[in-house]
Amino acid sequence: MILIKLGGSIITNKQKPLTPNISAINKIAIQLKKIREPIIIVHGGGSFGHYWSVRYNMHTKPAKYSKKGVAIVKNSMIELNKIILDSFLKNKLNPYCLPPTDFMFGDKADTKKVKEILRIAKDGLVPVSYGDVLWHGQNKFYILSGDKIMEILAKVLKPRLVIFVLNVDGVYSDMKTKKLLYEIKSQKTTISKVGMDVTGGMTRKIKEATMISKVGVNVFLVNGNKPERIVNAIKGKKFEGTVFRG
Ligand code: IP8
Repeated sequence: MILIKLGGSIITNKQKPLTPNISAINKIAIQLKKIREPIIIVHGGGSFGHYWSVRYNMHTKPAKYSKKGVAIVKNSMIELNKIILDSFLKNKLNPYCLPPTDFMFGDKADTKKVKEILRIAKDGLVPVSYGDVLWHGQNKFYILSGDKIMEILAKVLKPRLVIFVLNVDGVYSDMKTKKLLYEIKSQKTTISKVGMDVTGGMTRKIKEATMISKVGVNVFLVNGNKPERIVNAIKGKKFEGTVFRG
């Protein structure tokens, strides 16, 4: 099974609130159709969930956030998820909507439920989950990022490969020269700080990718503007991107 995260930066226009990047979504869907292995998709919030969570000052830390904020963030993620599902359906991917509430209980994953996701994928559907705002208990809510979901699914399901689809080629060692790091072996690699958002942006992605690779899975960071790279990565062909060796 291949576990793929579609970053908010590629599926939406982060500069423009509530704007999906329909063309990128469709092009990615066309490439995903070429994959001959079970796939599980997770997507981020971009100019939908992130936009509203900033507006309502909501974070990954459980707290008593604005009820209106919770409702709006949740709604915006469903809206974005529907756009992805529609594109996948149109491209004959047979998506299966999977809100994280289907396998999370507070901030803990229900392992039995998580294992069912793999069965759904092996049966030929494409489960599509997403970062969301979740009930934590004790009248608190929290933002569960898509990256965190990736970690949860990777640990339980041990995919053959994990791919983060971004709007950059991978991890740059230096933002000025844009020198791409083709392989990252440890967290000690010095990486210049890049844009941060509510759930942590690229720095968070690197931490998450490193953590997942420690489970023994290879993690690839690839540019979704060149979606054929996703397929090349999966087929073991040469491609531009960053690999975190598992
Ligand atoms: O874009 C966050 O998911 P991410 C989703 O994967 C929300 O960090 C609701 C902000």
